[in-house]
Amino acid sequence: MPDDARLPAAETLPILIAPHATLKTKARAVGPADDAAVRDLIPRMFATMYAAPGIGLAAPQVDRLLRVVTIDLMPNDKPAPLTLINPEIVAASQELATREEGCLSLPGQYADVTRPARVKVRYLDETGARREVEGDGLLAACLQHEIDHLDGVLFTDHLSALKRNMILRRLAKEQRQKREGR
Ligand code: GNR
Ligand code: NI
Repeated sequence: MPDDARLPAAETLPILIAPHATLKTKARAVGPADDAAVRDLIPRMFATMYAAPGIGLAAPQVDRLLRVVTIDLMPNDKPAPLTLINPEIVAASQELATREEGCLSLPGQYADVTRPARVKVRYLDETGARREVEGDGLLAACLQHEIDHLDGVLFTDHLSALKRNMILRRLAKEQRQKREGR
């Protein structure tokens, strides 16, 4: 039995729901002084993301204004965790792609979002090694969606004011009904 099988699973963190000032705030870059905090944060972000469930999570969604992202697209239902620290888009295709997006901070709300079809992202992994990932399809959308969160941007910011307001009003109404017990 591997040692880690007996280790307690990391605890989940509450996910902030829009509108919340933290979700509109730019996160700061991780530095060496953040090492301990980030080592503690990453397993909790994965636990939170898998429990939600979601395919990506950005630290500001769990009230940490640090440039940390977790992603797992679970290709063929197998875990494929990706941790991105200080991620940067270094190339984006001119070709655009539209796909339906959702967000754990806008529960129950979905809309078609148009973004570059392919991106190349430079980042530090959980060991501090410099890495690059290039993706298209769902991975490209997810990388851009998560990096947006680090800059205080939600998928609704890519929509027309009409669609954005419709979604934000619907979310507020649904959250109010949930709080009032339907
Ligand atoms: O779980 C999620 N699904 C998703 C679908 C299409 C494009 C982006 C995403 S990310 C989202 C989880 C989330 O809110 N991450 O910030
Ligand atoms: Ni999101």
